[in-house]
Amino acid sequence: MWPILTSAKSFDDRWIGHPTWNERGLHVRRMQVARWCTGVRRRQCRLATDAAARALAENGYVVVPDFLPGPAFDALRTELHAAAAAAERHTPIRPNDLPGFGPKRPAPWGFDRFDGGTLNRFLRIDRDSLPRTTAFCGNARLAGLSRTAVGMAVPRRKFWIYQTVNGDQARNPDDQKVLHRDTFFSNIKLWYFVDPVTDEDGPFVYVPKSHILTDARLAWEHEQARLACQARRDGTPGTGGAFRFLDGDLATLGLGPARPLPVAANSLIVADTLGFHRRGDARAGARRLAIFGSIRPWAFDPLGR
Ligand SMILES: O=C(O)CCC(=O)C(=O)O
Ligand SMILES: [Fe+2]
Repeated sequence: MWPILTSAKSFDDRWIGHPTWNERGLHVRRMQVARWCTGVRRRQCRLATDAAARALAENGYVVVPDFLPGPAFDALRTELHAAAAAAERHTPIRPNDLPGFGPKRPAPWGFDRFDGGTLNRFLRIDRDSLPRTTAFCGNARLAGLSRTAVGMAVPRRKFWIYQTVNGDQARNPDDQKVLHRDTFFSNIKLWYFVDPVTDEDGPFVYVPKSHILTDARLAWEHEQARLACQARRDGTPGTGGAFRFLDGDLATLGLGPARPLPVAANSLIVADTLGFHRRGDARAGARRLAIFGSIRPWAFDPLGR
């Protein structure tokens, strides 16, 4: 039974996907307890109170334009471009025909992983060769935003240089382009973009306020859990617990439309991926380059930090 007390989300697990317990509300109960724990952690932290922190709390995401002062931004962008170019010289970027969530492909500079045709390239942040990127990861404002949302800062080891290279969606679809939420409790993902991200570059897409566990949302979650248990019983493949959407779900939940978030260079996006989101549509070959950080705490961790 112990998986129930972990952050595990897959209904393939016999306890998490237990049909009777889920009829009785197990999944929703896990969400509520996890939400309570997020609140307990937050109360132990000094929370940011600026407009960005308030927007993040209210909407589940925030875009902060002009995040760094001009000269610091220029220097950081140069460092990131050089790192991405060096990785590409070593490991050229090629299309991928294998479907779905691909395996990690390690390289001396980090690793590649595909979502369908979309390449996710993660470059390790080496303290000696990437001093400006390293300094960015210690940015106090980032830590403040993350603590305000989930009662924990993003640890250094959870930062990467992250290049996304979009594939051809018609040829090999990328699952991350379907609206979803990552798991059943609040997490933070952040991207600091050093180049503009246009509507054609696969901008991050978020449904404002969808991180809030309203009664309607909990009812939807309960129904999804029931369906996931049924799928497990019938042996049909599920989504591993990252529930996907059907058309019309947003209106039923009283939520507005999903909002693409194209940004100028030097913009930060922070989002709670308990809210509904996806990777935006893109022209095949379009790239995004960012410093990426994420924190997915143990769902029931009571200790803020
Ligand atoms: O790459 C993106 O814009 C978002 C992808 C996504 O769904 C995620 O990272 O959880
Ligand atoms: Fe996601």
